[in-house]
Amino acid sequence: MTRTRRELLRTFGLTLGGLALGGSLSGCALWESLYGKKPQDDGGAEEPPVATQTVEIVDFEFVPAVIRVTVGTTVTWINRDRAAHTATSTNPSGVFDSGSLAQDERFEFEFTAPGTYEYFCSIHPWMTGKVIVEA
Ligand SMILES: [Cu+2]
Repeated sequence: MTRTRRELLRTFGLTLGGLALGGSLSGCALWESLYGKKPQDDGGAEEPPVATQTVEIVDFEFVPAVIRVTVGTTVTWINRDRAAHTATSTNPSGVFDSGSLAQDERFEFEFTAPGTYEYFCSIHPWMTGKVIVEA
């Protein structure tokens, strides 16, 4: 066996290991070269904002996670999950809080001042989103 072939086999083995380990390698270059994108994002902080006034909660995610609206817009959150969720502002805190939304329940909030409003689900704090309110 040539040295070159052995190195190829070793590379192949590492690739299989990467596939098996999956998410634990999500930050490494091998994973990104194979799949291009991490399997779980970090709450959408790096996603480009979407111009919409409706956010659906689907499979424990705010969709879209980052939106932009103009001042005076009323944003509506709709929970499409069977699980209960909230939309609760975190930064700044205390601006809005939907309380627990059951399946297909909605929450509306009018943004009257420009700024960036970060929020999460108080039941599942890893669920995060952002509303960018433009003047
Ligand atoms: Cu939740």
